[in-house]
Amino acid sequence: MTHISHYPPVCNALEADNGALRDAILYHLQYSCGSTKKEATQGELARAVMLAVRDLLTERMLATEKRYQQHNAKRLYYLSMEFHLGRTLGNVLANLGLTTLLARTMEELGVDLEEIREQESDGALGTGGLARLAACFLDSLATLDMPGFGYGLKYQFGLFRQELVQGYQKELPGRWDTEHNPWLISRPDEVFAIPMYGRVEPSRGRNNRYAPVWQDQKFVLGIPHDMPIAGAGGKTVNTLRLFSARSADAFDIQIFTANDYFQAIRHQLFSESVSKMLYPSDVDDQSLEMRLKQEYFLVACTIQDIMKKYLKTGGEISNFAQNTAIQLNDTNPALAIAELMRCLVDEHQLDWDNSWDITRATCAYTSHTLVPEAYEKWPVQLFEKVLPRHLQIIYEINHRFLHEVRLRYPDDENAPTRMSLIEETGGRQLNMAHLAIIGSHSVNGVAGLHSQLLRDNVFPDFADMFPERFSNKTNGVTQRRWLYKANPPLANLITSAIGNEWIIRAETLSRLDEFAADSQFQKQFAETRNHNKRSLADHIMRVTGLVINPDSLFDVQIKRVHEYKRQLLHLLYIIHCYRAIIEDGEPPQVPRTHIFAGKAAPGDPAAKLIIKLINNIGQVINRDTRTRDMLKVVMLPDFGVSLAEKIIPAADLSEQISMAGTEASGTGNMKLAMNGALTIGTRDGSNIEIMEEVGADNFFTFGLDADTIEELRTENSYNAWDYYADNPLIRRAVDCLDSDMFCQEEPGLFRDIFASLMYEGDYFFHLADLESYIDTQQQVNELYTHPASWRKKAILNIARSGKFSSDRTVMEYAETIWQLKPVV
Ligand code: 26V
Repeated sequence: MTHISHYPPVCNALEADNGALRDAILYHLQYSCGSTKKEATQGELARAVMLAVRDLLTERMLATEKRYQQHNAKRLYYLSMEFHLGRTLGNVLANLGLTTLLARTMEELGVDLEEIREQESDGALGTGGLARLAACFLDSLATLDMPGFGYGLKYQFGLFRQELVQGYQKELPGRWDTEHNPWLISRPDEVFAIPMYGRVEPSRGRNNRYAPVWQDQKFVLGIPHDMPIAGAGGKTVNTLRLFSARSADAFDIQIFTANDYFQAIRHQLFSESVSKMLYPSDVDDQSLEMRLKQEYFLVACTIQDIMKKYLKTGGEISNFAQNTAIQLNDTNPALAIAELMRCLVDEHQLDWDNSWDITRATCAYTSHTLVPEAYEKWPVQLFEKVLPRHLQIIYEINHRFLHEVRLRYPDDENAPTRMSLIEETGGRQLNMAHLAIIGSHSVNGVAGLHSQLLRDNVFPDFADMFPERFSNKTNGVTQRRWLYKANPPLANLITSAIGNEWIIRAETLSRLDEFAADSQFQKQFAETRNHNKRSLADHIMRVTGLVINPDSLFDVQIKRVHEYKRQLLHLLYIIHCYRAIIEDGEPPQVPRTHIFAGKAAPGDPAAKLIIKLINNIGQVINRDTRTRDMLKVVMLPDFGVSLAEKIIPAADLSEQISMAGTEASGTGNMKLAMNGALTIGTRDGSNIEIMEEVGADNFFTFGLDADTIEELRTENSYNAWDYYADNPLIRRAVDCLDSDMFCQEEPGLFRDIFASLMYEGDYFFHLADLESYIDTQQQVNELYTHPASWRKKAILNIARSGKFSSDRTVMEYAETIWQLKPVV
């Protein structure tokens, strides 16, 4: 048995030496995993390493909390139904500066750290950009020493894993083990009881005040699990608190002894299902009730927790908002507004007006979309069944609000109908965005154009009534994960040129500007790219068996697959190139590898068919000897944070080609630019700001802008057939979808796509933008044949991407919405 010198296991984080770290790992291998160095599996070793590293964090987490308490600091609670964390180990090591030390320690133990890191599965408790943004914000909050805490759900099943079977997406259960996750500290003693269902009895309380009683509820218990979130340097370690659901009955021996054991178990399963799984964004009708319960479960646990913490500091309820900020990550947690009102009015017996002032001063709302179906609405009937008291509260909020609306717009008799929380058309529904706006002091979009469209098109009435509430906070990403950790060769090169300040101050990347044309620097830059491209080529070979040319232009489109993101536009371009080679004998100027990755929502047949189309096109083209090294198409399965970390450092070209006016911001565009990819993009979301920052010369833009598309829509004057008739190249590409060129084995498979373009109005304007896209891709080829010019632009992209650090975004929220200060 190895002698273990330290008990308890280590460690004063930054003074950790390899002896101490090694002992901690061996300690956990023995006592937490019940194994030995000799017998341990890779999985056990990984677990022991993570537990040893967690010990370092726990110490700092406790110290951080103490510091916040001593300063009686204002706290921010970031409420989100989704957090897409990715792997944690590598990120923690990077932030604590322990990567080298641990690698050395592992070497001594005869273990490869890389292999250990590959053992960890991605924490994918999210479906898309909103979830990853939340994870970047947590990293930035901790780095900026700000008391900001994530609150979410500990789903047993996070986002599905994607396999590609015969080119079709197949969904499998995700791998993140929430039961035995080494990063989570469970706190079963801090349980919260959450009421649902039941009915409300009118009643009178103190001073004959109307005080309805919510009774006959069913209770679900919420157990908190804390994940330490380390900022850069490790001074501040905040927490992400995730709740899991437990049955209240399991704790009630009475029921188990009351002769109805099976009934009790059934109820237990029913309650625990609340945190069972993450729902995909397009939740179906049958799952609606469960999704509502989940959203309520999150906000109810959170509000109870916040209140408990606040009261423990000895604060007066009336000062609650001075000490507390709640950010609602889209409308999913907007019920927090009704729940906070219920808590203040029913439980703390505050009067309505005071409660409302406190609630509004506390809550702020971020919208993350322009897709109309994505705006949440709850059928009133369902809502009343699950949350009868909250419905009453919402009615009261609405009643008072519409009174204000009538006073404010006496001549606009439709204003109350347009602005009501309750929509009467198409079955009565609660409009959650309206609740979020009315109950918040701040409403923001996530890029300049998005925020403007929210004001002008989505919520014009509210923007008119409360102009001071609306603002923009352009998204950002953490350069620590997406550049420092994901791309070590480039990160080292940058640091060797300008020092390492950029890791915590991304704006200093601008110092690279002067290196952009430096031939020595360019040479080294090219070496990092070659290295990364070869690694990705190896990975593609391992996963798909496909050999790709690492010297070809890597053209990358990685994101959720959805019609509005227009993977189809990219495919039409590929088809165009293919036919130009095989029919016109026109080889492209530069060889290209088109790399796709992304998941489709399980209930989105159109997106799923696009995935199949990507794969089928790949199959035909990759097999065709006529296109040889000139053209390849790859789709990598199971897109997520870890795969993105492999692809992004190797990308030459970043495809950001959504129809203008549909992508709220995009954040992949920022990650790619920060790593030196050039963007081909529409004037949509934060592409516009990226182009402003890096300069129009260093960005390929094309396509109609949002205003023009809106105009064509309103006038009903866009006709895909015009473009089809006028341009034989467009016709030739589009016709392939009507033929069986890419579906010999399943004839007619892609005809629905053809029909959506040609017979159903091409809702996302593919044909309108195709010609300009093809022309712009030609400019891309042109530039790629001049490596020095390409590299210069790529380096300028990195140098000018500082604005897109989530540190900047979080500072803007902190200053103008949260009034949150660093506590050092
Ligand atoms: C939801 C749904 C649900 C129904 C089907 C289609 C659909 C499409 C989009 C969504 C939006 C989900 C919320 C989300 O993740 N939004 C993303 O947030 C990112 C961070 O702000 C932003 O960069 C992306 O542009 C935005 O799509």
